[in-house]
Amino acid sequence: MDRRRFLIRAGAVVASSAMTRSASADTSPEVAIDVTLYDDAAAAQIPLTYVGLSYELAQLSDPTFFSTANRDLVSNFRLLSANGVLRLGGNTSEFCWLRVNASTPEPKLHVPPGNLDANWMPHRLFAIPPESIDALAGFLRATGWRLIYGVNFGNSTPQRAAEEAAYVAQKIGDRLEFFQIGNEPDLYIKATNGTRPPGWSFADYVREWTGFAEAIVARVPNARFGGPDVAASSVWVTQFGEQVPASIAPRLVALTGHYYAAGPPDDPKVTIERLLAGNPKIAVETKAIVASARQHARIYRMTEGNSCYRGGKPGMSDAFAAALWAGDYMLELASLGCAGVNLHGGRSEFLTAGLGGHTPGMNVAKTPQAVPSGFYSPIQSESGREPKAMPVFYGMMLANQFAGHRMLRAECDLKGVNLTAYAGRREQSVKVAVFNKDEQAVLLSIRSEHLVRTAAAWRLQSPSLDSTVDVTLAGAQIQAEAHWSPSAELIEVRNGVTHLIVPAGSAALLFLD
Ligand code: BDP
Repeated sequence: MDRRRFLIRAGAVVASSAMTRSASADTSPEVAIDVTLYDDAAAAQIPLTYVGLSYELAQLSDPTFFSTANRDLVSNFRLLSANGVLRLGGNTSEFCWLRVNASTPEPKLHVPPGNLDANWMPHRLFAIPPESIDALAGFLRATGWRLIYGVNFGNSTPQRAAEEAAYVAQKIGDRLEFFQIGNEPDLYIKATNGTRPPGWSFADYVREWTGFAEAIVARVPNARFGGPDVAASSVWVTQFGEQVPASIAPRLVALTGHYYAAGPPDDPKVTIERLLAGNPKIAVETKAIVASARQHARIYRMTEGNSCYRGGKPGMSDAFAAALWAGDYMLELASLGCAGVNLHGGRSEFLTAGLGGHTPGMNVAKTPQAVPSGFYSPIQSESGREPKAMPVFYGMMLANQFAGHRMLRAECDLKGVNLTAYAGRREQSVKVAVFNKDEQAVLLSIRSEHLVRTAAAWRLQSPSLDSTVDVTLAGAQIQAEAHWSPSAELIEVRNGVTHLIVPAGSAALLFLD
C-alpha cells in the first residue's frame, strides 16, 4: 500500500504518534533514498522578489505600523528577504478608503440584505490617513521591499480608486510592482461575502474591473495591474488573462490568485497530517495558470495564502508543521514556474475584522484568551508587543535561499516516503532542500552533474510538529530584533556523492560546492 495514502487514512492514530515524536531523536535511518540532480535548460528561474508577505489593507489605518520607526518589523522583513514583495489587500481592502485630502468624503457603505451573522465581511469602513502611505514609502526603502497595492472594489467608485492610486503611485514610486482591484471577486456573490448581488457574473466582473482600471490609467499613465486575485477559481485566472480588453491587456503584468491549504480551523479533518500530505491540485492548476500567463509575457504570483483559511488553526498554523508546509509549498510553486508567493498575516485586530469577527480558530485554541487570533501570521505583530517571527517564517526563510537560483530537476524514487526534494543552482553553487514529512528518518544520497567537493547543511527542526516555540533553522532561533546566528553543519561527501540523514518531521537545506 502506498505509505503516503496510508498515513492520511490512519488519521488520528498517526496524529498522536507523529506529534509527540521527537524529530531530532529519531535519526536512525529506515529508508535510503537516492536523489540525482540534472540541469534542465527549461527549468524555472526564481526571481529575487520571490518571497512575499500579505497584509490586510486596513493595517494602514495605523500609520505607525509600516514605518521606519517600527524597527523590529523592518528587521524581520530584512531577515526574511532583501528583495521581498509586500502585498496589501484582503477582505478589509473592500472597506478601506484613503483620505487623500481633507475634503475626501467617506465612501458609501453597501450593506448586503439578509442576516449579517452569516456574512463574514467587515461591514465597517477603515479610513487610511495619507501619512500611512508616506510612512509605507519609507518602510519599503528601509527594507528593500516592493509593493502590490489592492484598491477597494467593493465599496468604491472608479473615480475614488483613481484618486487613491494616484496618491499611492506618486509616493511609492518605482517600488510599486502593480495595483490590484478587489479581493477574491470569485466569492463576491456568496452569502458569506455579499459584495455583489446574486447573478453578478464573470462578464460583469471584467466590465467593472476595466472601468476601474481605465480610470486609474487616466490618473497614473504608467499604471500596471495584477489580477484577478481570486480565492480559488483557477478558471477565473486564465479567463481573466484572455478576456481583459486590449486597451488594458499590456498593462496586466501578473495573473494572481490565492491558496489556503486547508480550513476552516474548527473542522476536525483539518490536521497536520493532511496539511503535510500535500495537494496534487497545486501542480495541475499552477501549470495551467503559468502556461497561460507566459503566452502573454505575464508572470503568475500567488498573492495571498497560508496553511488554513479563516485566520488559521492553533497548534498547526502557528506551529512547526506550518514551517515545513511553507518551505515545501513555496519551493513546489517555484519549481512550477510561479514568480512569487505572499503568505498572509498581520495584526490579529485587522485579520479578525477582515473575517467579520468569525475566527473559529479561537474556539479550538487551548487557551484562547492567551493567543492572538491570527494564527497563521508569519510575523506575530500585536499591539504593544515586539514583532515575533513564527514557525511559518522559518520555512519561508528556507525557501528564500533559492531566490535568484535556477531550478534543477531532482529525480528520486521516493519508495512511498512522504518526502519532497528541490534543487537550485546559482553560478557554481547548488542548493538542495529536502522536506521529510514522513514518520521515518531517511538516508539521502545525492548525486549531481556538477562536481561536488564540500557540503554543508542548515536544518529546519523542532522537537515536535505541533510545537509553537521550539523551532530552529541552522541551529538557531530568531531572537528579539530579528537577531539570528546560523551555524551550518558539515556534511559528508564521498566520491562526489553527498550523504545526509534527514530525521522524521524535519527539513534540511544543503549547500553543495
Ligand atoms: C481570505 C481573505 C483574507 C482572510 C483570509 C482568511 O482575503 O482577508 O483573512 O481569507 O480566511 O479570503 O483567513
